Amino acid sequence: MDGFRANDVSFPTRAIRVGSEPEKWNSMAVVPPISLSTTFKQHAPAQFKKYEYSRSGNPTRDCLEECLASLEDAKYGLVFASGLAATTTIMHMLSSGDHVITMNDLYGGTNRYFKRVLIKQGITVEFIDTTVLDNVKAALKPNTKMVWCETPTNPLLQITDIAAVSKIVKEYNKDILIVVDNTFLSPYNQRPLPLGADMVMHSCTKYLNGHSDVVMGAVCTSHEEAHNQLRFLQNAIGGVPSPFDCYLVNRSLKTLAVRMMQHHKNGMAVAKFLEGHPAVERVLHPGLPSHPQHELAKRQCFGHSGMVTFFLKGDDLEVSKKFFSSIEVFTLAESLGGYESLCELPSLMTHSSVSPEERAKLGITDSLIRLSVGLESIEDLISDLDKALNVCLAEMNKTARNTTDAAAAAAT
Ligand code: P1T
Repeated sequence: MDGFRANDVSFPTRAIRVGSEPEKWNSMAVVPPISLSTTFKQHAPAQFKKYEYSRSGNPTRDCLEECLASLEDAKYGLVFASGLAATTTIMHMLSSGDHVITMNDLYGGTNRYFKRVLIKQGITVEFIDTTVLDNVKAALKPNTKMVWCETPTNPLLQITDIAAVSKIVKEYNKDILIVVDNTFLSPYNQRPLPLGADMVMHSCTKYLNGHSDVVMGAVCTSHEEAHNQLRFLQNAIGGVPSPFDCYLVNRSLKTLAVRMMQHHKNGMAVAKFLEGHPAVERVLHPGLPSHPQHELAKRQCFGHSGMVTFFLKGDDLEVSKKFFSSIEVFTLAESLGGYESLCELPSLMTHSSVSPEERAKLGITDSLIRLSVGLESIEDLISDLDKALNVCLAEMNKTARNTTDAAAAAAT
């Protein structure tokens, strides 16, 4: 697909079959039942068949965890009440005095958690640009315990070379855990574990669920020790999702492959269209040859999702607001990865918790717009964007004319 690596042909079959075996249930149900019971009968004190209490284990949750593990080429999958609950649980594997390396471009909520919560537990987090491998080498310290990469990043879609980072980190100290937040691509488009990562984290709220009606997180790993710790922490901290939500996400995984193929197609078409529009300064999409890590993306990923970020010309919040008030098929809302197209302004919305200085350094300006391209017809999406961008263009021309008139008036 568009020069990306060829995907594993068994992916859609695994998404449909693994964890949903009818033989698991006395009823031989083809669709896994929703097991709502919070507690399970025991034969004798502390002697139970498989389940004891629903926080520690639940049959519907197991179906989802097994399926997710298979899709990430992992031995184990664990789900949590949100993406941030998954992140928090992973971070409870660390102790005071530990050092974590992460990226400077991250989802605003992860950035806020690292900077304002984790720090209070005596854990130092160093924010670097992991797209430059020498930065990773330079940041490693004797007390480094974890490297956290979000790739592609939210919202700038920067790509980190997972295999190269894993090699550098493991050569320095094989015990340092490498975590990849794979939310923006889903396992359909990127599988970090075979590339050398130890854990994959997801906000299942996004592509994995894909219908914008569940908040959930996940971690997949083949690392025995990490899995044992996480399984303990999942129960000990208790940030678990409801069986109903597990049912919904498991159902959504059955269509993940077809959804991701269409997100890729629609996202690519939108990115190409935006690149040719006179109101647009620059488009960020790993599938475009203009993307700084285009070659790496083609090597590392099986395709891209529906995430497209672009800068309007000028840096004028009023012009950006015109875009949002003119667009109709795209809905102005946070989040991403659903069947419906969404648009948002990271500087005032998803990344408002990032300090203005950091935003300026990263280039998250008031003219940076993030799109989550959904599954509507591509003709409708492009004509909607064209209409909104033409309104922006008229506004830009009006501002330019007013500036010229003011300069002329001042000169006379
Ligand atoms: O919202 P939650 O399920 O807790 O997931 C947090 C999260 C983690 N990682 C990435 C890359 C994310 O994008 C998110 C959530 N992001 C949004 C809500 C957003 O609009 O960007």
